[in-house]
Amino acid sequence: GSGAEGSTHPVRNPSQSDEQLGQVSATTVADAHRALRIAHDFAPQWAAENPTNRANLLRRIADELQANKPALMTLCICEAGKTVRDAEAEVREAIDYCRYYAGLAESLADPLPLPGSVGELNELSWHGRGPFLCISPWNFPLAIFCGQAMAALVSGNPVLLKPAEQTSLIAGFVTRLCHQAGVPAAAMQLLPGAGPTLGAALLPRPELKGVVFTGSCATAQVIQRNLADREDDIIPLIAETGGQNAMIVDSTALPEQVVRDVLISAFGSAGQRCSCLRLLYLQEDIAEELIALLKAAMTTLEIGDPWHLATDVGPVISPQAAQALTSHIETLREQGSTVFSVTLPPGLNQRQFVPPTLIELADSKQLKGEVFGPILHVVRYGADQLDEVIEAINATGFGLTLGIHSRIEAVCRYISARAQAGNIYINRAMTGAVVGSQPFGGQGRSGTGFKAGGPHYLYRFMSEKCISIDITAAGGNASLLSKP
Ligand code: UN1
Repeated sequence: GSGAEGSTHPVRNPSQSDEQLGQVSATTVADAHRALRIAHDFAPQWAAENPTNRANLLRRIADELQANKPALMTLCICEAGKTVRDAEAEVREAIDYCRYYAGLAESLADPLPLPGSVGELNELSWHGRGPFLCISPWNFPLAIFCGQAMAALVSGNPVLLKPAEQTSLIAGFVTRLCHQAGVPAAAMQLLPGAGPTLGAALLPRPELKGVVFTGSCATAQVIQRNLADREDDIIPLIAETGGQNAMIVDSTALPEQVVRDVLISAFGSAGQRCSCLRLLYLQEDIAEELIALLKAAMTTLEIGDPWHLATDVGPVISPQAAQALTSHIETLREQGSTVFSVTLPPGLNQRQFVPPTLIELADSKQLKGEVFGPILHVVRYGADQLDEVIEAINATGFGLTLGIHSRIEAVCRYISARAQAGNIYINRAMTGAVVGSQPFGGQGRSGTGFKAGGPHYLYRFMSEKCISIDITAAGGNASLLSKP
């Protein structure tokens, strides 16, 4: 559905596109404005709430998510086409965000005493900014939806949630759970609908105090331009955008391990994670053997209905996405690239499934833009070309994830030091960052930071206040500070 203002559109199952799962009504501009006013009016009260109470609310939400895991997994599978394994990981990640940000917010609840000269006391404290607009993607309709919302909420900001149109049902379900867990209605309002309509309605409004966005770099730029046109203030945009993620495999790598990690990184989640591997650099001495192993391993992937436990690769999100991916494959084939696609099992809806595909490129520059699906591009490089490889990867301007497979510690160090990537994975798969262990997010065209699931994520959701007192003059007024 195109989600024109006030219209209703059906939500369909990506693997059974004749199956209608539900209906979504697009938020009207008038309702969006009303929601923002409600959030604005409630903001002072929410910011003044005891931070421990807000943190405990997140823990209750985590419990609710845990208790509703089967329903949430079902929605991830039916609405987003996730495999059972991915759906399970998604619920776990959402719970992790709740508990992690709860702990983080509590650690920022007390002001931080700072050094000063004799007779001077200083302290730094953190406060909510006001209504935040949270714009989340369909590829993590639960984890990133919750991650953004929880971070903004626990930092003391009422949230307006704009879920991806493709995954509005799970957003509705989770919003109800949060309200049941005790989130005040005015602190969390769901605004389903089309991005351009809601963006135009909300981004210029003075009541809006921040935006957190996950999606394409192009959309993030549109949001930033809109924010630049605001009448008389500057508000933060926290953006996590796409990638052009590479993996460098040298001749010392263990082939079986490379195959396992490449398969997961390139074809897991049908390649629909921004962290996925797109461009595999193989040292030419081992390329022939590894490509043969990879192709053989690809044929063992189970492609099909994500509802089946055995399925490794499910559908892509929409027929339009499948069409764009297929024409990308055809374009490269016409340019003379060798293309290897797994045969789709009979009976699958060809309009929604894209076969895992390996494409050998003569030059990495043939790959233009982010290809968001189960398509792996392979380039060979000579042992003496490592610097050029690193340069080419950095030159994409993206800097999200990078994989390295090598048994030589010095090589791993050398690449890690020079690569401009937010998350570097050595001798392992390069997707599936774990909250609290692998803070996630890129640089350059891949995002603004701070990293989601990391110790600094909450800072930009808050305003900082530094209070400084001269206690030599007035004497005794140190009690003005909370922790003299
Ligand atoms: C995304 O695809 O938008 O590391 C983010 C991962 C996930 C994040 C992916 N935690 O694969």
